[in-house]
Amino acid sequence: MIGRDTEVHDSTIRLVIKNGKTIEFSGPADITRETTHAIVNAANSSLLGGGGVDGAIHRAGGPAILAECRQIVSKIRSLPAGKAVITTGGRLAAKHVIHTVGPIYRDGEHEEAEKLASCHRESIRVADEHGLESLSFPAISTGAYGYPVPQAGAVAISSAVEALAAAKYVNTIRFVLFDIGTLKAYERAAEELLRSNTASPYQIEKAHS
Ligand code: AR6
Repeated sequence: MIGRDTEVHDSTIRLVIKNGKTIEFSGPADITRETTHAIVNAANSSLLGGGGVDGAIHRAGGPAILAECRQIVSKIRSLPAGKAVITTGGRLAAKHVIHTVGPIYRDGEHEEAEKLASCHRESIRVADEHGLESLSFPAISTGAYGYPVPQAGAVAISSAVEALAAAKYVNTIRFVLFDIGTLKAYERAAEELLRSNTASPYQIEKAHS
């Protein structure tokens, strides 16, 4: 455990960006229990629910989330990969759910990385537009959509760092990872980013406990 935040379970590192903005890693943990202002759902383009984390969020949050998703799809028909929309959190502790659609992984040469980066940028942008200060992400696309976990971690973290650095209100991002293998892979990706970050305009540090 690190820092003062008791919500962070087994994580060993935390990225600290200038102005005290942080990226944390929590796991193994269930994102439906998170108390950040919003949690991000790895949805599909229909926005009508599914398995994995999507199913867990709708079950835990109750029918108000699906009702709002239905209203949204009645206007936009479907949500393309890389985009994000916001609904109520229903019965969740988090007040809002930000639904984004990750790319289905094929071979890495079909703009998967760009779309996955866009999921993170857009989710953070939507949170910021709503004045939210904290949000939690699952490991988008790494389940049913088959994105290799180490590569997904690298894309997720680097895009989150950039979007967080630019955000006005969002100051805390937490990756809430369901299994220990994914947690370790995301932490390794974060450490790799620390090592390769020397020329970046923002500071990223390993946090001390
Ligand atoms: N909390 C945190 N992470 C979770 C939870 C949870 N409660 N449950 C699962 N995960 P997936 P995708 C992890 O398949 O790959 C759905 O049917 C899981 O272990 O949920 O983006 C949608 O409707 C994995 O690490 O999302 C779409 O059709 C990660 O969440 C499709 O799956 C993502 O796995 C989206 O596929």
